[in-house]
Amino acid sequence: KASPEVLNQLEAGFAKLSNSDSVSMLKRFLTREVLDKCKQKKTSFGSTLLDCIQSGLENLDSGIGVYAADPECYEVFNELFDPIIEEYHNFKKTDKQPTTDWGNVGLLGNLDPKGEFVLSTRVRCCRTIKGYPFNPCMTEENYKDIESQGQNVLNSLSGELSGTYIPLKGMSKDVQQTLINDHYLFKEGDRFLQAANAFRYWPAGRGIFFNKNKTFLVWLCEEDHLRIMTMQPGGNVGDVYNRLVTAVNEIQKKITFVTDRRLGYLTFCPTNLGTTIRASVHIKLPTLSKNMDQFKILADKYHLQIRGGAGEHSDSADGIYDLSNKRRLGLTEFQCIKQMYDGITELIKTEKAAK
Ligand code: ADP
Ligand code: CIR
Repeated sequence: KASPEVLNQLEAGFAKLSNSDSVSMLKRFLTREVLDKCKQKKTSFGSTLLDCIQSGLENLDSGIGVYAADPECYEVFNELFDPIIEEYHNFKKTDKQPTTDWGNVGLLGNLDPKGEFVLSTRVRCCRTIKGYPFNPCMTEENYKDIESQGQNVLNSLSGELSGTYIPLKGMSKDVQQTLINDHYLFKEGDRFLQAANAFRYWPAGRGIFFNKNKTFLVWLCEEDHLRIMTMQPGGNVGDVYNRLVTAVNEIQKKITFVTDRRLGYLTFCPTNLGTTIRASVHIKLPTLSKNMDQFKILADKYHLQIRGGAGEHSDSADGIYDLSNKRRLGLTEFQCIKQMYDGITELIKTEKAAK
């Protein structure tokens, strides 16, 4: 059972949230009833409701405000997680994630063959290694284990996927900043992850693997155990997706990842559940983005999420936007990619017509 100290903090946090003008999903879905149902509970890892919501309590400007402290939290605190998952992914309590289906990789081509709009394309997915919890519950030993397991598998890849692993520990600040600026490496010190207790023992276990051309990259122990991604300049979604499918299949031969019958691949943040796929383009749509309210409505229509040029919680610079599929759960891998592909195709058409 949760300790009196945790109960006090939950009550104080709930009061603070209720009196705030936060518009996070946490604020909207953590009702008194949900709080009372969840506040005493603990997972077998010892995680409480507080561990799941402290990021949203500290960062009132969160969009979501919750993280699963360990894989069991989705079930133990389902009264809070289910409505959030339902609203974000349009995935009901009775729905089930379809089995993995990468689809016909050959069906996708280049979104922008003349190179007028799309600067680059990236697809990423997240994986959790079986037998380990998420960040807040991980020991320093866990971080090191995952790093060495990941490193072994990645170093065994061949052909286009062969590359080098660089641990964050010992990486010079210059190299780190250049990799971040070039969109290859995760940023450091995200306050949402910080408050979620995701930075313990930093930089132990964290690092990046990439092939020679930096078209295939893997992050170890950032927000998730593994973030596997492929990217390249231009709009050739087919090539980028194809490479991701090959890479994930190769890695999956050697590591077992955590899946749930209902929620698919389990991740730290509920927005990433299911396929965990975020397929994005960096794109310039100067006419459409002149009116941000209209632009958002249009993006919504195609189930696309708008981020800034430096990723989550960043602003747009030089008129460059990051547009990606918003939903990742309740559809297949191929459907995720297709949502981005079809949506961007329509946006480019609309941009051309509006000029
Ligand atoms: P994630 O995509 O893993 O959820 P972020 O939104 O923080 O995390 O993005 C991580 C990095 O990937 C950022 O530097 C972001 O600019 C970069 N990125 C995302 N999409 C693209 C793209 N299509 N081309 C180039 N870089 C991209
Ligand atoms: C928020 O609620 O705004 C943050 N916790 C981020 C939510 C989604 N992004 C993510 O998983 N990186």
